[in-house]
Amino acid sequence: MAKLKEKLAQKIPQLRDEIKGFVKEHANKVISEVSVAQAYGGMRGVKALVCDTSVVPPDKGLIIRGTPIGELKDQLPEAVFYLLVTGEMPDNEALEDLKMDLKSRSKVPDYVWKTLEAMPKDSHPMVMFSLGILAMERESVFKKKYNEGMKKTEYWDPTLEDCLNLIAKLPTLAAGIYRMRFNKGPRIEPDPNLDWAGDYARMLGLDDPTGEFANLIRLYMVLHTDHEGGNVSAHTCHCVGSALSDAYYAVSAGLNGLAGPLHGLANQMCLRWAIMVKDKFGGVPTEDQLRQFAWDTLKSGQVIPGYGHAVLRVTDPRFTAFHEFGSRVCADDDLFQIVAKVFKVIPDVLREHGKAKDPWPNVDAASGCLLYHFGLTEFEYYTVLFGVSRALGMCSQLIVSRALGEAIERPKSVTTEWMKQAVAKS
Ligand code: AMX
Repeated sequence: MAKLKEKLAQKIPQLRDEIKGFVKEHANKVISEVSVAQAYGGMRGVKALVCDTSVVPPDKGLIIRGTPIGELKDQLPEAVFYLLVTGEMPDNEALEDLKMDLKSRSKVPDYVWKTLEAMPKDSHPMVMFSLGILAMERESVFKKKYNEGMKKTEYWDPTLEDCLNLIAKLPTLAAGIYRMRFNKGPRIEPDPNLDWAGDYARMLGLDDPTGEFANLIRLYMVLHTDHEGGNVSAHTCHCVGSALSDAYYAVSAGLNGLAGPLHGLANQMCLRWAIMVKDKFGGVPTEDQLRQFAWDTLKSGQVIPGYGHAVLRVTDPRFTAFHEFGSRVCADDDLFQIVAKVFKVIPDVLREHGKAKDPWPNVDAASGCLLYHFGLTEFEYYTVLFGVSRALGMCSQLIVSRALGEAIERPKSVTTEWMKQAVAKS
C-alpha cells in the first residue's frame, strides 16, 4: 500500500472515534450566533463549518496543520499536500513514494483533449480547465465503488484514489490548455523524473535558463493550496462533495467559484491594473501619481484588485513570500517595482477611503507581475495556476470529509418576511 494511504488507514479510525465522541458529548453547546447583517452579508464570521486542513487567523494569515505558510514556502507542493491530508510532514521515503505515485497517474485521456479542441477558441482557460476535469468524471473510482455498494467507513479510500488520479493529471491538463488556448505549439509530454510543479513549469514551455521560473511555480503551487473551509472554492467543493458527488464533480464546481473576479480571478485583474498604471505613466509612477490613479479607480466605483480580504486583517503572508521572491529575482522589473510601490501607497488610500475592512494586500497582489516577468504574459491563464494549486486543498478537504463520514450540507434558509417577524419578536 502506498505510504500516504497507509498513514491515513492508520489515523482515520482513531480520528473518527475522537470526533464522534466529541460531538456526542457536546452536541448542544452553542459556538456561534447569526445576526441579520451576517445572513445578508455573505455569512461573514459565522462559525458553522469544520475544516481541519488549515486555518486563517485574521491577524496571522494561513496556517496549515499548525505550521504558518511562511515556514512551508521552500517545501514541494507534494509535501504540503501530504501535510494537509494527514496532519504530518512526510519523511523522505513517504515524499518520494507520493511523487512516484503521482507520476504514474499523470496521463490525461485523449478524449479530454478532443473535448477541449472542440471548444470555441475564445473560451476562458478556466472554463477549459473545469470542463477538462468534469470530462474525466467517468474515471471515478468512488462512483464505481459506491454503485457496487461500499460501506460508509470505506468512502475515504476511493476518494483518495480519485484525488490522486486528478491531482496527478492537473499539471499536464493545465499546461496543455495553456499551449492550446494561446497557440504555443504542440503539447509537451510529462517528464517522469521531475517533481509535480517543476514538470508543470516545464510543460508550459517557457524558457527557463536559470530555473527560477520553475521555482516560482513551485512557490505558487505551495502558497495557493488551501485557505481554510469557508472561501468560495473550498466551500463549494465541500458542499458538492457532501452530496457524495465524486471528486471530479466537486473540484470542478469549486473551480467555477474560483473563476469569479472577487476570488481567484482577482490575480488577472491585479496585473491588468498594474499594466494600466505602467501604460498611463510610461513606466513606474511616482507615489503621488499612483495615489491619484488609485483614487480615480475607487471613484469610478471599482475595487483595487489584490487588496482587502474577507478574513485577513494583516498583510497576507503569501503576498510577503511572493514579494521576497520578486525582490530576490527581479527587483529591477518595472511591473514588480509598481507592485512594490502599490504596497507602499494603497493601504493608506484604502484606510482614507474608509470602506475596506482590510486595507492590506492579499495573495493576488504580487503573483501576476512575477509570472509576467518570466514571459507568462497571458493573464487570463493566471486563475488556472491558482486552480491547479487550490485543487490540492480542495482534495485534502474532501478526503478528510469522507474519512470523517460528514453529512450532506443542508443549512436552513429563511425568507425576508421570516426575518422581519423574527426581528419584530425580539
Ligand atoms: N478596493 C475598494 N473597495 C474595497 C476593497 C478594495 N480592494 N476591498 C473591499 N472594499 C469595499 C467592498 O467592496 C465593500 O464595499 P460595499 O460596502 O460598497 O459593498 C466594503 O469595502 C466592505 O468590504 P469588506 O467587508 O472589507 O470586504 P469583503 O469581505 O466584502 O470582500 C474582497 C473581500 C476580497 C472580495 C474585497 O476586499 C475585494 O473586492 N478586494 C478586491 C478583489 C480581490 O483582491 N480579491 C481577491 C481576494 C483573495 C482571493 O480570493 N484570491
